Amino acid sequence: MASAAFAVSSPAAPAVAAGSKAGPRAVPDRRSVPAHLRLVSVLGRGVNQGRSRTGCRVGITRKNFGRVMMALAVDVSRFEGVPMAPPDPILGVSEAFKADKNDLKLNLGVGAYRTEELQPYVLNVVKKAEKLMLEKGDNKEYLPIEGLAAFNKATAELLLGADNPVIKQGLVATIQSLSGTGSLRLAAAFIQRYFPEAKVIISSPTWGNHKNIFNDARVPWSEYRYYDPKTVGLDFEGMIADIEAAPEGSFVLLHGCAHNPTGIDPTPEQWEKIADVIQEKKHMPFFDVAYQGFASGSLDEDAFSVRLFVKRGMEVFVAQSYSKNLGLYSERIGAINVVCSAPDVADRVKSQLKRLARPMYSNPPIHGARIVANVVGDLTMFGEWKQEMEEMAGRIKNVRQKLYDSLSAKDQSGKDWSFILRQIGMFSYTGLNKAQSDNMTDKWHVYMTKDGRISLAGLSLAKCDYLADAIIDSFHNVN
Ligand code: PLA
Repeated sequence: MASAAFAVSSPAAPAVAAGSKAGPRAVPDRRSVPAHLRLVSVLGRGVNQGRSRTGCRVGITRKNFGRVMMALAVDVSRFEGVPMAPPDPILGVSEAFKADKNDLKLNLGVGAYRTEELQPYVLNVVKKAEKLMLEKGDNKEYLPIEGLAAFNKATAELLLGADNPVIKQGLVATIQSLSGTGSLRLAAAFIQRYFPEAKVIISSPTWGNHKNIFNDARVPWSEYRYYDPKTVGLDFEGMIADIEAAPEGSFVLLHGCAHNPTGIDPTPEQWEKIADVIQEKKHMPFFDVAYQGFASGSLDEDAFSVRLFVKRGMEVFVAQSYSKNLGLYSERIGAINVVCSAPDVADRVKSQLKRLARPMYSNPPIHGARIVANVVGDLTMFGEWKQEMEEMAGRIKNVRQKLYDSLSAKDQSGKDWSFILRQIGMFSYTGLNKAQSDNMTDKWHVYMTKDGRISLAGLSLAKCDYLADAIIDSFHNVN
């Protein structure tokens, strides 16, 4: 920041900044004072020369005990107009959890898998792949803008099935990007640039960050009905009616599996109907696949919805993430795939995605891409991964069952908690409102998002009874 230009009354205290009028009783030259610095006082015993709280030089010295004239400056930061942002509704929960000193505390906020001991988990197959990578001594050169070729091949095959004709025919434009979020953001930038009139419709509710992503990319969005609180299930008719009513050519954001936050997915028959109406209205399906393998434990089963649309010959966007299914949260590894109707279209779409990525982040990180490519590309490791994924999904299912059992046994009100068993994936959407969720945290030290979502991946069998007590108290005693 530029030096402030303040005059000091004593000749012993030189004015340090260019533009000031040195000499006795010199007054600051207002024109030389930056607009964000204001003179507020001219009386004091000494003067101070140094840096202010915000790092501005204020040009006044303490050593001077001569005449007592002082120019005291309050340096108003150039960032004065920047307000404090609220904590993130999901990742902010982890920050609050860390600050809580109570031993009973439980973090059911972010969807991150924990062991039964509630410790973070690095998959054995990931450790194995990393060991091999280290032994091989791969270099750290930049990747191409589109990412690691072996990863892009593996990820499209994992999503669509290795023998899917659209891969063989060169119809898929795949770009490695910064996990699910970065892939969604890149696709949003693409929509904004090439479909400026189009709008995205998203489920109500949805993962909170979807709205941020489209807002920041300046893509208009609105919601379609999805969750019915009365049945604690899917509002299928509402969903279909809203997709039908959206302007022709809208982008329809769909959760490929394990809908976040509700844990409620359409049935295969319902997916068919959703595809029908999207096709009729010439909408563009846009899948967010952040939990492949984590919903059912099977990679293929969890890709059912995407493959159904692709089989119908539809053009489709799909964002993928390896945060959950390979536990590579902080490696930021994922991809955006665009299935196109012809190879030259795919080439052009890919070229534009690269063009958008280059000024955003230039090229993606290599480490996670190599892990995925190695694991998927090696039959033994691929088998080991599927095994571990089944175990993770299985642990969550066990916890889900135990939580239901605890709630049913403890709650004497007759309330039906079976919706918990009907939900799938990492989360349970408890139906607790904001005040009740606050009570969970303030009284019971259970950290969760304020929409009533709990991450069962952060719960152990041992903690189910405690959680059930907290839920029952919050549900019945808080409005
Ligand atoms: N899409 C959905 C539906 C998600 O739930 C998440 C992560 C992502 C994309 C993005 O994940 P990625 O960028 O790490 O690949 N949702 C988490 C974490 C697990 C988060 O909010 O960032 C969640 O707790 O909802």
